[in-house]
Amino acid sequence: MARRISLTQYLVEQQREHGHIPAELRLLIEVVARACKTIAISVNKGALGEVLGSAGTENIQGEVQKKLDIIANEVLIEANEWGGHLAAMASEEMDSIHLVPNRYPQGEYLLLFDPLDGSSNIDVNVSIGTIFSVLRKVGHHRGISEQDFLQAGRAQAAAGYCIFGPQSMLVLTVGEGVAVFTLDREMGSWVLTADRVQVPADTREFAINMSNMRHWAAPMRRYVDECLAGQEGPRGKDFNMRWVASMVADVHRILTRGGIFMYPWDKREPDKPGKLRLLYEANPMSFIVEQAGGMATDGRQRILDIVPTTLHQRVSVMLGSRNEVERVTAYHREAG
Ligand code: P6P
Repeated sequence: MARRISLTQYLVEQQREHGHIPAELRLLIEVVARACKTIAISVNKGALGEVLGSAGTENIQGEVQKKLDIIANEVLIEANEWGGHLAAMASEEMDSIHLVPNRYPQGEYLLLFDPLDGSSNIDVNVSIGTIFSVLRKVGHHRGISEQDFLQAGRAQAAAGYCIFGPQSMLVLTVGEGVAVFTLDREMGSWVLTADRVQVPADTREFAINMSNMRHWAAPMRRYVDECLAGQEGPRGKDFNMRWVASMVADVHRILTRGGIFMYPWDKREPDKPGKLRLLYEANPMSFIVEQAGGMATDGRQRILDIVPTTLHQRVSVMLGSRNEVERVTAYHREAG
């Protein structure tokens, strides 16, 4: 069992032990963690806080924005502007990057986030969450542009998510393993409840939206068909299926007990590699899963090696238990 220490103590001890959490990064993480507490309060109010339902607007993805999408985005922007730890931010909910206003000092980090992932679940009280990724500003030029954000996921300085479920939990990596914090609502603080989390290499549980099956490429269908064939089939064991339609919830389950999460390419929009976004969904989740001993690919290459070309680009995602991700990736490679 992990020692019950605060997020601050954890970060200070990590800095002493590994020296890879400079003061600015520690401030960034604590500010984001505090913003997640504010978001949790709004999420937990639900109808009582007049925060449910649609905002009547669309984001760059062409998706209808929920009121809580916009609230969460504003909380993260306001919380991170003043601290001097950031140069700019990018969000699923904003078309272009958000520069730290000139009235505040500029920092060396770039923060990217999906402020509230799983929005379709907000109004039906199913777990949702905030996903964030931290990059270093490359070069010491003053003007920050979208180009500064287009770094491969392997360059991340930190990544994490907050899941608003039966408990509010913060999952964090700064490149030295994965730690889990649970929100102590009486104290209002994040308390370490698991450290050096490991994803089991094998699993009997897969997560995918099965309603899209007829649109998948052959290797994807082969992998899922073999899982469905169970003990009598080529896998020689039965599988279970879960699909929450909140990436944070499916990934958290996989981080906790193993499994494989897949959102593959499908032929309805052949030019789109997948639904999920590379920079602020796939990259942070891949960093976390690989820091926990799992694997993440787009069906052919490691997600963390993909060099982005646009801020909101999408990617196919297969991540979780290493041996299953290796298998489904091998099927895709065999198919060319
Ligand atoms: P579908 C939520 O909208 C999201 O981006 C992920 O959190 C989730 O895994 C996926 O989309 C669900 O997609 O097509 O099953 O609704």
